[in-house]
Amino acid sequence: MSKVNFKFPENFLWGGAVAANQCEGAYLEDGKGLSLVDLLPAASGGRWEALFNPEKTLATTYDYYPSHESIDFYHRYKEDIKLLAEMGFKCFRLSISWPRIFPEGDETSPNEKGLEFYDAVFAECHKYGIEPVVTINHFDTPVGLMKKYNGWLSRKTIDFYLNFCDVIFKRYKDQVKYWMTFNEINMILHIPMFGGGMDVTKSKNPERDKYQAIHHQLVASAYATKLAHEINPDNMVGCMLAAGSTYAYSCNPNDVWKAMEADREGYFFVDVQARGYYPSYSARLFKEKNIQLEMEAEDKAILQKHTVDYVAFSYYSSRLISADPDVNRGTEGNVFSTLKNPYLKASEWGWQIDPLGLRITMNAIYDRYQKPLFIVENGLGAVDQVEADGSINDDYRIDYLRDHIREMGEAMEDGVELLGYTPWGCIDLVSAGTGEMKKRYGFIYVDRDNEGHGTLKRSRKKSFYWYKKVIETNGIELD
Ligand code: P53
Repeated sequence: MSKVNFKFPENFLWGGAVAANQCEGAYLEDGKGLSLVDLLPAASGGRWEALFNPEKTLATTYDYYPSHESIDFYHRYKEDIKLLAEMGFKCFRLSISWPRIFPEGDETSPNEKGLEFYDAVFAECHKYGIEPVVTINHFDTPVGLMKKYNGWLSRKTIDFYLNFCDVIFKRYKDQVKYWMTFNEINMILHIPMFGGGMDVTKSKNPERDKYQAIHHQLVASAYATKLAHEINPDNMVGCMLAAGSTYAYSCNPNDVWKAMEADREGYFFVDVQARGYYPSYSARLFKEKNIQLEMEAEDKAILQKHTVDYVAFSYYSSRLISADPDVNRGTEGNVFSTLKNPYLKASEWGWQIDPLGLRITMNAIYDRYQKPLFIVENGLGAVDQVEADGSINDDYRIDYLRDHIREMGEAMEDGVELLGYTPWGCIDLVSAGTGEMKKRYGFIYVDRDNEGHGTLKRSRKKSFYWYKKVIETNGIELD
């Protein structure tokens, strides 16, 4: 039996994570409006191209939309939460679909049916003593806001978002304590349609427009934090970063500097959300990109005053970068461009597996902010094989998670404060990046394929029993 040399705290939040747009389905049911994700085809239908051409995407009818039915969590949440409870989940990270509550995004009053759905979901969680951890905006900006306002480029979107926050903070005051304002807030720099519900293809200065939208999100996040604390002083509000430290390709200082710049690109957001002000390096960044942000008089004070309570992040992999364009060639076009690290193995989708990188990332973030961390995504997307007897032996997934949990324990031993751990896609769901079903992360298998065939039946993988044991022993038994 192998142990981490550290005991997890008694109240450690073991759990798992999903997002509304990737699991709920029921895309137009009970008054829900369209989310931008509902416009996206699967990888084979041109998802990547669709993400970078919002105007064309809006005008195109695709053959198949994976989000429309997804894994039908909307109708099967009771069965699903029961299975999570069977694993002993202490918490469950999920998101509230914005267009389920405000179908177009800019209405003044909410869709009651949408609110009732989450009443029921949270009640089901509490029935089993599972603490909901809620992402307010997980890639699912209403299409109405995209069309009418170009999403977060418009300052008006702050008000629509805050109206949404006000409604859900009040409604779920006694059900939800842990909130996150935006999923992977730095994603907007890489996929502006996902992160910002915006189209920058016609921008004169796309960088300016992205940072203007980012400013709006940061201000919205600070106001939301203020509101959450006013409505319930016990609320814990976090930011959420797509993390993963960047390594220098060589000890050439040019490479080291490049790696520092790459990490700052993401830290930029948390610098504002956790420290309360734009970082010192932002002035030069804006000057070089010819960016003059439009701000309102009170913005700086709001950012300063309403910082987050914890720093949440996703971690799948570390990244590797070089200053030499020849070395970097071929890595452009990926969400986070990374070189191949010769010391690491990679998943079937090329995501490099680096458990120690998690410890490095945790220490780097904690050193910088000294706020509690929350690992809200981590995991291995892999193809699973269902055996003739129905079993699914996902030892590769167990290995991945075990190695990461071990390093998580090491980081805590290093002094990092960690609230919890919610591996991504605890129940198989649609991949955000590719729209595939076969890129699975779950402990629970869902019978559905890339084309939408399958019974949607749920079954327990080998990792299900393994993770149950991990939680039961509070991280002591990892084998
Ligand atoms: P998938 C990359 C691309 C898209 C979303 O990703 C991503 C990332 C990785 O940082 O972010 C998160 O499904 C995201 C989830 C997503 C998960 O990574 O492409 O918050 O919505 O499903 C995994 O394998």
